[in-house]
Amino acid sequence: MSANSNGVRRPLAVRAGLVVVNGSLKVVRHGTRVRSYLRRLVRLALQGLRVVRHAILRLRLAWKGFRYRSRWTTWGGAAWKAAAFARAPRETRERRRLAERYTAQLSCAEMSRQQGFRLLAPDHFGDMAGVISTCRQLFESKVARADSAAGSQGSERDGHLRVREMKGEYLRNLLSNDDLQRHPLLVDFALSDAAMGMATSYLSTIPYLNRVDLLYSVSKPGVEKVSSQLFHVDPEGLTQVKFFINVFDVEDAEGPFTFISADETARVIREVAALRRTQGKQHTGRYLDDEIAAVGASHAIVRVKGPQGSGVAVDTSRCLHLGSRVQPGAFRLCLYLQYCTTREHGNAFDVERYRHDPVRHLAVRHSLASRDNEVSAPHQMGGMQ
Ligand SMILES: O=C(O)CCC(=O)C(=O)O
Repeated sequence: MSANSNGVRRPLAVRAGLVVVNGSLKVVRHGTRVRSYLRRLVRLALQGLRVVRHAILRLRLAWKGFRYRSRWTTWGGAAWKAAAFARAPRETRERRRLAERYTAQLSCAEMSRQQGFRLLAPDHFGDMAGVISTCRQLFESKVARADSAAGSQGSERDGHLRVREMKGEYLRNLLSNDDLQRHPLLVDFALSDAAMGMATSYLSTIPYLNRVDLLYSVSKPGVEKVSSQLFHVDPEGLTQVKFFINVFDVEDAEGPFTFISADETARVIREVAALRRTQGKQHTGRYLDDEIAAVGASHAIVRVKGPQGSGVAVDTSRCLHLGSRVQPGAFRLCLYLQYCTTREHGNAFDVERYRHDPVRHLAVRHSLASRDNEVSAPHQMGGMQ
């Protein structure tokens, strides 16, 4: 614009100023447009990322669901077994062959293959005094240390044990790899004929000793049951053996380990899946008490209550189970042993200690790979499968 509304020509300086102002406004307008394009582009990119992430999550979930459901079909079981064999044919053969030789000269109690468990009387292992007292000593030192660090005022049990309510955690694994190195008695017990022999004979292979631990459960605030307090089966392999041995007496208040036999579990999982389909509900790996009742399986629930030393050897891949429904003021401590048919991330054991014993050595040698990591137990503490 070179003249004002009256047709009077503006001085040069004003005109120059107007040119500059108009030019700047154009640049600002252009910049705003560019910024708005950029914002739109970023928004689109974020949306794209969200879609991809969602798709990956859905795929993972679908794969998990497929893995979970196929385990319970004949073809699925056979396919997963074949896949495990294909992954390590030589090792699988070696483990089976040695297991055959090892169990042929054993005379130990057996787990039922059909039912997938064996209840253990307090005197099942003969003299457990050393094992139980080691577990208690370790427990006392850990809980006392945690208490003094937290300055907590726990209630007392057995006159000398403090029960500390753990914030947000109701189930904790107490032992580290160092504890196991310092107390080899516990690993020796896990590798004894009475314990590992039973697992080997049930699994028909020299298993991978995966975990030796103390499970410490306390009451969880609120009434809602979560995670391993709900019925579930474990994800490791098609079959495995866990021992839960009560270190102190366990009654209802202590939230006993609770399970359903393998044959009944197969029926429950089939029938709950059908029920959920008719109700339009999604698959989840956790089963509510109401669902167990709805398919008429409440009568089949077994609670592992009893004095110190009592417990169970149970296939937690085939038997629905839960635990740690501890009432306020109580706690439960279990010696926990896990024998897997697949290689999992577990404890690191003192492999050298067993180097002259082919059976024990085979059961622990894989654990060298876990040396630099502490164990994690996602199915106990983590979310839904
Ligand atoms: O005894 C418990 O709290 C349950 C543990 C459990 O679910 C497991 O070890 O798989």
